[in-house]
Order: sequence, then C-alpha cells, then structure tokens
Amino acid sequence: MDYFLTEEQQAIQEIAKQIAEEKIVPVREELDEKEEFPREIMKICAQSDLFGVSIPEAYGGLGGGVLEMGLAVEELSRACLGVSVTYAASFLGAYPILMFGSDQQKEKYLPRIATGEILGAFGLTEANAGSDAGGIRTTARKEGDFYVLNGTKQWITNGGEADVYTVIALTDKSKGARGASAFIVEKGTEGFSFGKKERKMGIRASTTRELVFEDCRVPAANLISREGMGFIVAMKTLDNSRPGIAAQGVGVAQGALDAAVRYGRERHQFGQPIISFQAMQHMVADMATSIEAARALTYAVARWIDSGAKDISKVSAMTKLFGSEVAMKVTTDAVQVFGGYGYMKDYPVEKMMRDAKILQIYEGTNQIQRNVIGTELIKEYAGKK
Ligand code: COS
Repeated sequence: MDYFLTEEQQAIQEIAKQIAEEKIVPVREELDEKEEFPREIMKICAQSDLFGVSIPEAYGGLGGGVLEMGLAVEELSRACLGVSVTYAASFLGAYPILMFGSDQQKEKYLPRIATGEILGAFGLTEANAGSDAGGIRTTARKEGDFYVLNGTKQWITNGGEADVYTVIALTDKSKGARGASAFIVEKGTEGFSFGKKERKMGIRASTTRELVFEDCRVPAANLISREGMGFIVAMKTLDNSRPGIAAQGVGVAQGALDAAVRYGRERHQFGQPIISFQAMQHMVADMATSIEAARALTYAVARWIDSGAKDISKVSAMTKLFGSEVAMKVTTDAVQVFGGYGYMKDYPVEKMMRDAKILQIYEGTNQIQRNVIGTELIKEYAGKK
C-alpha cells in the first residue's frame, strides 16, 4: 500500500532495509545467542546517518520527526528487535534534551547523538517504580553548582553502553511526582556506575542494565528545564516515543509474516505446499491484515504528532497498544505456520516471538496504555477536552 512517503522518507526506509538485510540478518542469531551488544551495527547506522533522522537540521540531523524515526525502526525490526531497540533507545535518551533542553544542552549533545558518535539512554524505571513511575526514589540534592544524585535505576536499555543518560530523580521528595526533575548524566561521571546486567527472554542483543548513583555530582547546568518538571519531561518523552514501539511491532510482525509465507510455499505436506491449504491462507490473511492496520495507525499518528499536535497521549498509547498486540499475535501465528520447525532455533520465528513479548511490557505495559486511553476518553466525554 502506498503511504505517499516523500523521497527522503523512502530513502531512510531503503537504507534501514539494506542494513537490516545485509548486516543484521546474518548475525542476529549469534547476537541473540551470545547476548552481544551490536556495536558494529550501530557504527554502520551512524555511517548511514540513521541516528540523525529525527534530530533537527540545526543540530546536524536530517530534520525528520516521529514518522522518520518509525520508518527506520520498522525496517531494522524486520530483522531484529534487539538491534532496533538499541538504535531507538539512543533517541529516547535524546528526546528530553530535544524537547526541553536549553540551547547550550542541545548544542552540546544533539550533534554528537545525530552522528552516532555518542549513544543515548533514558533512565526512569526503578525496582519499585515501573508502572507507578511517580514512585521513583532516586534523589538529587542541590549543593552549590551541582546536584548530588543517589539511587538505582533498573532495566535501562543501553545501560553501560550509552555515553549520555537522561535521568529522572526527585529534587523534592515531599512533592512526589511533582518533585521530580530531569538531568543529563555523562558516563564517566564520578559516582555513576553500572550494576547488574540482565539476562532476558528476548531482545538479547540489547543491553539492559542498572544505573547506580552514589553521591554522583552532576553540574547544575545539566538540569533539563527546571526543578519539578521531571515527570512531565518523562511523560512527554513517552508520548512521543510510544509510536516507535508500534513501529517495532509492525516491523517484527512483517518479518514474521515474510518468513511464514516463504516457508508455507516451500514446505510440502500431503503432496502440496502447505500455503495451498485454506487453514494456512486464512492465518496469513489475518496476519497481513492486522499488520497493515497497525502500520496505517502508526503512520497516521506519527504524522499527526509531527504536524505539531499537542494532545497526543491517547493516540500515542493506542499505537503502542495495537502495534504490540499485533506483533505478539502475528509472531505466535508464524511459529504455528512453521509447526514443529517453528519451535526450533533453526528458523528465525521463535526468536521473533520471544522478542515481541517485550513490546507488550516496556515503555508502559499494555494495561497502562489502556489506562491512559480510558482516562483520556473519560475526559473527552465529560467535555473536559
Ligand atoms: N503529559 C503531561 N503530563 C502528564 C502526562 C502526560 N502524558 N501523564 C501524566 N501527566 C501529569 C498529570 O497531569 C499529573 O499532573 P498533576 O500532578 O499536575 O495533576 C501528573 O503527571 C501525575 O499524573 P497521574 O496522576 O496520571 O499519574 P499516576 O501516578 O496515576 O501515574 C502514569 C500514571 C502516567 C505514571 C502511568 O499511567 C504510566 O504511564 N506508567 C508507565 C510508565 C512507563 O511508561 N514506564 C516505562 C519506563 S521508560 S521505558
């Protein structure tokens, strides 16, 4: 289907597709097996300008938005979600700077993120603050020209590998979420170290690690926006990044459908290709239909956000919810098309199914997405919007 992408958008898609097919597919199994960070592939993405797709031209990027990011993420995700989330998480770390940073902060960090010289990461989640993001306990105490950070962030994508982290910490514990503030913390800052590296069911090429702050002194100039804005910074970041999770879902689902149809044409049972059976055709028909619906919703919402829309929480949550549910269902059905072979590591679909599961969980579980959608709907019907 033609989504009337511009030449530049098609070029981004093409480059990401080429990297996916030529560089990621040949190594994805090994990266998954060894839980290896895809450093070489990130270098290739950097050389191909992919890290700059959604950074403004003024800071050395290509000036795209949520749609351009989604197009790149979708193509990389067709090959491997572990690699695509590594790429996307760098931009997740950059969002707070891009949306709320000072000119100096933007000038200092965005050009290097755009070239891929440095990788970004986003630190919000803690052991006791997952869905309840307002329940974080990491603190930031003002001391002269510094903030002193103490606490531990958990499950941080690109943890230990990224160079620059946007971290949410409490500057006023008594105010809860309203007392949170956002900071830029560079790797190598004294008192900032990395804890446990997680072993995961899927997206194993992606590194997930604790960030540990022990009397970590961060220059006051690294405060993003002002004190008390941290929760808003985090929520706005997630509003903008959730369509990227939907794009991951569309990508991995498309990868699974491609594999399933190819296999269905080759695999013979009862003297004919299994794709000739109606049971198989109905399965792939449903897979293809739901993928196209998820893609259409994702592109439409991304375009709307890029047009400058402000009230995006509901539709952003819808993309994430729908795209991730489609990914889980389609990858599970792809394993079914492969039958016993689908359960084996000889084919890519078991990995796709393991990888897809995280999409229903991270950047807000799908239960939380439904809460966000429901809350917004109630406000609309009550005439408060
Ligand atoms: N944009 C701007 N402000 C927002 C917002 C958004 N999308 N969502 C919430 N807020 C504001 C609220 O307006 C409220 O402000 P006031 O205190 O001024 O009224 C404040 O933030 C707290 O909001 P709320 O009361 O809805 O928060 P809850 O404690 O009920 O928590 C959240 C609900 C939003 C935290 C939950 O729905 C959520 O999204 N959890 C998942 C977090 C997540 O995605 N984690 C992944 C980690 S990063 S990979």
